Amino acid sequence: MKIGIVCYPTFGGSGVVATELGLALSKRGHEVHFITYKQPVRLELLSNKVHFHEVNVPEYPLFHYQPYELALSSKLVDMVKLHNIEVLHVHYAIPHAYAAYMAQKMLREESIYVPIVTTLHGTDITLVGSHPFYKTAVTFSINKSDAVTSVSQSLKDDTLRLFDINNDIEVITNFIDFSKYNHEFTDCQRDMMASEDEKIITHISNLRPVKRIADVIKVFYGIQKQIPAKLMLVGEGPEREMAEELCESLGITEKVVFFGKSNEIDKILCFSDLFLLPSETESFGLAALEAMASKVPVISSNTGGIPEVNVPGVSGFLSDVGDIDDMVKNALYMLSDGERLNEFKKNAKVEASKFDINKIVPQYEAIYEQTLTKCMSL
Ligand code: GMT
Repeated sequence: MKIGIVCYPTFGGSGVVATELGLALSKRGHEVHFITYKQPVRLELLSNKVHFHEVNVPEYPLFHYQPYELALSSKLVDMVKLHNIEVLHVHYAIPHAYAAYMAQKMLREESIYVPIVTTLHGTDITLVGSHPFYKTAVTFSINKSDAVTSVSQSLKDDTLRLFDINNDIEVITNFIDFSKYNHEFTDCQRDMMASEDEKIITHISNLRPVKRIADVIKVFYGIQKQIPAKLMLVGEGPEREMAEELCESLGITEKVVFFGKSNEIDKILCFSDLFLLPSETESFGLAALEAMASKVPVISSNTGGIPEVNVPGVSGFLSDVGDIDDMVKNALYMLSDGERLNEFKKNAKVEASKFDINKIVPQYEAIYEQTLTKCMSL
């Protein structure tokens, strides 16, 4: 099948899922075309099965805002025609589902019909999409998609609650490619980051307010008062300065490593003992799943789709958003007993295996087949 994938190419869960999905589809024999404004971060290898088409938006002084949707929908039309793309799979509703709908309409004028599959990822529904400024267009483009998927049951419920949806939504969760986690590291170069008696606590995100970075630091502060520990903060974003100041005011600067953006997530997770994800809202929590796949148990909030991933008492613990004391208590429970911690580490990987890429990608293939069959009967 020839599949066009539209996504945000930057660091961030939806782009990662879209890229990993495209690569997996290409390995299964499909021809995949990424159509976006920059080559996706995790898309290193292009081949005869993986193509990248850049959407250019030339600056024009008249425009206060450059019309990206317009450029994207034009590019989609051109690429569908040039490469005979059969299905368009857009990740993140805003503005991708809307642009794809316009492209579909333009193609129809030329008697070309391409179904649109829209995957909802989270903030396109919860934080941004439901804002009155966007809601009408987001509702419209979800209802007009030929198939809609959401990355968790919780996100599906939120979508049905926040929008007036008359389309089916199928839950297809985030996934993990275990072949990327069967690495050869032995000691993971742990000694470069911490001494033997120190536990390594890690948080990875785009350091946006929704991730509650202050909670990450406060939980770590509580942990290190009882147990020798280091905090690895991975990622770049608007909360970084606040985070650095908070560490300084708590007197823990020398115990916190700010990595910035990193392409070595697997190595960092390899030497981690515990992962923190105290988010305000989280449709799924891909970062938690990646940690669990690396045998790192998770202390998280119980918001959104996280409870569908992190099983309390098995792969980690859940607490109410902002309940720092409970998070510290649960973290100390796991970290203070070596045998117990090892049990949680093993369990984390077992739980993660439920989201194996080989179980999830066929679900997307089935959706593509269904939409194609439906469109042929039109
Ligand atoms: O929150 C992020 O870090 C980025 C964001 C995105 O849209 O790229 O992630 C969302 O999509 C991921 C992939 O489906 C989910 O695993 C994240 O939970 C979700 N983030 C939120 O809902 C806040």
